[in-house]
Amino acid sequence: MSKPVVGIIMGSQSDLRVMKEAAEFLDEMGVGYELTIVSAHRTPLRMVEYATNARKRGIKAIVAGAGGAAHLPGMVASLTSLPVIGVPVKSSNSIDGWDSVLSILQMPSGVPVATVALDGARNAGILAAQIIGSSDKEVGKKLDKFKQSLQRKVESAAKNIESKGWQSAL
Ligand code: RP5
Repeated sequence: MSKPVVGIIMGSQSDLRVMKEAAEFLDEMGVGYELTIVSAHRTPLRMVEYATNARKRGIKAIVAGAGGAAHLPGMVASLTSLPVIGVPVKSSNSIDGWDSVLSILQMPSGVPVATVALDGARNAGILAAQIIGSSDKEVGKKLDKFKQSLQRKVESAAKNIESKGWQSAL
């Protein structure tokens, strides 16, 4: 596997069922990443250590996921100038998911977190790959192909519906 340039972190192992989707997309694009657990509340010093050393280790973007009172993405963003992508996770301690969405989304001016949808770890992986792909030609080419594949899928579904009728698409 290539050198990690994306850091994927999550508040608990219980977030992995969601966060693995970011890792899977980076695998598809051949982007090197590291993945671990860093809890803002249970391991605050580990979080400080992780966020303050990430750039020195060659990390260029961080994907951080957490549920409930989701402070990890915002606190990591406060500790580093690397771009941080936040994934609100609907977890065992979530009320309904809005709690983590708002905890990650409503950051104060000066400390942005690029927040994806609830459980949107795949989009977080895509965004991280796009950050890497903005300066890495190979990754950029793979992302262009990925976007084209999305387009082809929709076009072929539309063609099918138009020619065979919507009933055939159910
Ligand atoms: C958050 O609390 C974690 O990110 C996780 O989503 C949630 C529940 O954690 P566990 O109690 O399952 O470890 O900090």
